[in-house]
Amino acid sequence: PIATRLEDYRPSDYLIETVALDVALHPTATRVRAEIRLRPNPDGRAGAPLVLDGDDLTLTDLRLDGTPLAADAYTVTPSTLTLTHPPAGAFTLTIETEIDPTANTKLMGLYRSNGVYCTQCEADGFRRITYFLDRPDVMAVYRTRIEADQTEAPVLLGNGNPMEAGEAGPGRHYAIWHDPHPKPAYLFALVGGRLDHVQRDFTTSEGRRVTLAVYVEPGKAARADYALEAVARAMAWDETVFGRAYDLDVFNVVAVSDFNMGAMENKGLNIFNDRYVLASPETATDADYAAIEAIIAHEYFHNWTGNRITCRDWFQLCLKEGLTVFRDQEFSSDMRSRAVHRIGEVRTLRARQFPEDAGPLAHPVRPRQYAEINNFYTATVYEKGAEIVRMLRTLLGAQTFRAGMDRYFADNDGRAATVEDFLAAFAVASGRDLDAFARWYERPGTPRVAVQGAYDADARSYRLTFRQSLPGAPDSPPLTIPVSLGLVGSDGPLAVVCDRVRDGVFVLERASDTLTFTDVATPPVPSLFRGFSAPVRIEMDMADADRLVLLRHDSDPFNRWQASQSVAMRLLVQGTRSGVLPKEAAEAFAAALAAFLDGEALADPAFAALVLALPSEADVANEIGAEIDPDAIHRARHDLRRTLGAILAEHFQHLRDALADAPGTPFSPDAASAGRRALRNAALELLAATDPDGATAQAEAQMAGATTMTDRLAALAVLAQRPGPARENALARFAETYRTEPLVLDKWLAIQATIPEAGTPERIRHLQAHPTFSMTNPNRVRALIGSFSMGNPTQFNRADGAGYRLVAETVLALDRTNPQVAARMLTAFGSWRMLESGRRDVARSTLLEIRAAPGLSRDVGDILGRTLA
Ligand code: B3K
Ligand code: ZN
Repeated sequence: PIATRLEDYRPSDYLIETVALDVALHPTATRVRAEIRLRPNPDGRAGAPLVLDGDDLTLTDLRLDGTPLAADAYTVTPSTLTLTHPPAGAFTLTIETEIDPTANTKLMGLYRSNGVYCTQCEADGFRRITYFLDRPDVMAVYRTRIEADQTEAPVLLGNGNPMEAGEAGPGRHYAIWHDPHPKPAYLFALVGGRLDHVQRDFTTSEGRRVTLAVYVEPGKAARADYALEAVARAMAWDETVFGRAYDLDVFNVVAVSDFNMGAMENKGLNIFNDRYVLASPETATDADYAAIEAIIAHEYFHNWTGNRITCRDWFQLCLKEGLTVFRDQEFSSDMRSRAVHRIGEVRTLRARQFPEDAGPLAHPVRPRQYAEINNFYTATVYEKGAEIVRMLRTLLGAQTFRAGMDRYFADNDGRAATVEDFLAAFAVASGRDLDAFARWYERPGTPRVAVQGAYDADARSYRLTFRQSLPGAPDSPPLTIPVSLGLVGSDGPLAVVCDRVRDGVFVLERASDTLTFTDVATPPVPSLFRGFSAPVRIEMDMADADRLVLLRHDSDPFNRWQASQSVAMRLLVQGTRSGVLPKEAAEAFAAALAAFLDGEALADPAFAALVLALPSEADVANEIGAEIDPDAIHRARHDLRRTLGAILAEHFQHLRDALADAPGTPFSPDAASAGRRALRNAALELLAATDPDGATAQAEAQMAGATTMTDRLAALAVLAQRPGPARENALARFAETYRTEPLVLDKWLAIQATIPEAGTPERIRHLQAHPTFSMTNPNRVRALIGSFSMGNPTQFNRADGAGYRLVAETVLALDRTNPQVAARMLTAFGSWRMLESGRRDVARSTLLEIRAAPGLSRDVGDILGRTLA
């Protein structure tokens, strides 16, 4: 496939000022008339042909300034419409196309989801609606008239503000929307369908009265309130924290059931995967509530970081995504517990981004080339992109960071900007040179920082030596790495005396560097990268006993959690390598956990639940990094859970009793209530490892009496881990109870897909025939196949290849209808090279079999090519 390269960027030869769209919705023959006002771009090549993008369009009429174009004045290919000699000045093209939204299984462009017309245009879906300059640096003002059958689509929504609505002939009606803010085509959206909604008012800090509304399938309005309130919280927060107010009279969110990703930030009309909108205590877990709040906020925050300031080209994707993830993380941290949220962010980063950065799909946060841009909506662009912004704030300090953001908004509003524009704003605001820092955007791979400490009792000093390196790139110039740090003694935090540490931060700028701390009375334990101040792997030999000092005494909650994780990780790695868990060390760990739980579990249950959550099997695999045997990891982790469960059984039982809700306690999705549920269920999960009978009984009782989906699902997950009638009964009852709730059944699919047993591939094949499953709904595919490939390492990586075959079959079947989701499923093979040789060979031959299939999409071909390279 032909690569698009950053270095080849040049401005468009033409610009589009205004677009007047007239869309007559019809299930299979929707007519689109686009009146586009164009003019030559002074920065482009004068007299160049006008090449519009198109995909899957039937051209029915084409006019230039109102006059039909002669057949020899233009050419049409499957992907272009070219005017060979466009006028030298401004001109208007009127293009009529016909499209079939029902046949649109790619879910890009205009499609139907459960009968609702909706659109998805990022990155390049607008060209599936009409011929256009479908690139983000072409920004235009849109007016959209939508016409539809009155009963089929009583609700008609577009970007911007509603202008006019009325009847349009027998049984038909129309609505006109106008968006005054120039925008790129990827932010275009329209919706038509039978939808219920909830709404409220919001008055912005600038005094604008805005109507906020959330549209959902008929009958589900009661489940939209949480999302609606989340919009209002996000709006208020962005005003306070970033000084950004909303800029239209309405803000609409629409939930649809068939959606390729989580949601989309279309101007004034965000379209969502319904799983990130619909919430009720009976159907949504605490994790669902948190995700809804975060994604609602994320899409809303894009209004400034993405829409008002958009990307010059798709290489700049992190400019809007990394920054907006950072903003939604900050929002969630303010709404919930900052420490708990930070731990969650880092767990995601390590689980998804680190492996990506260590495998064949590694790429810079700002890639330099792509064959298929939709394959670059990655953990690296999003999550590592957010970490870069976070580091910038750590380096500059909160105040200067805010000044830089203000500058960025002031200088780039209404523009299509670049990463350079972003950094320039901070360079100006801080007076600092950020050129070296900019390397973070260019270098793939997770940097390693090796640290050594040495205490000198006579001099009462402590030295820390840091060495940074980038795996596979020994000559790479050093990165700018902010290290938040402190020293801890056996009784608590120690004062830091070191002139190179400012406000608790040391900036590592050289390949190696040494800090000397003075006035250190006793050998300290260093607490490094507090709050995970840089997305690096830290290599430091530290005794478990010292780590447990951090768990006990560090003032930084992230590093307290990290200390317990590091001890657990060492036990798991050793257990995996040798086949036996180091007994004494495991017992010492259990004793430290006991003290921790006694001391403070009830004061901060959410944090305690995270301390109890051992590194996952995938985490251990990523830590070991080569010659992985997933079965050995599974055994080691099971052993550790059993050991902890056995030693701490009474603690766990005590926690479960102490955290039980008093009867009649009203439901609240807030972080504190969720934390209590999380710890209760973490305790049950560990009890199950040591007392399966007792845990089964408790889980059955919990399922029967649960008033929240969180508790019911946690119980089901425990039951699902143990073969036998209790499991099968619980699964059957659950399926019966929620037979009309596809989003709940997704959880049921996922639980079964992650059972670490030989029978699971067969079970999945049965589930593929279950009425709830559908290959055309991305949520179902992700729940069943995605959960299997990402969350069931022993069965996905089976030595006999049955796991790989199952996923390969899905990828091939899906590629015919929805290449984007097929390619996403294929990324599960991204870590195949770190497996032991037997599994590596099986994975490789499976990938080669996929590659041999005829007619692969560009999406799948691109992932395959890079995975095998
Ligand atoms: N910007 C969209 C993602 C679009 C993905 C296109 N393949 C959602 C988001 O990040 O907010
Ligand atoms: Zn985004």
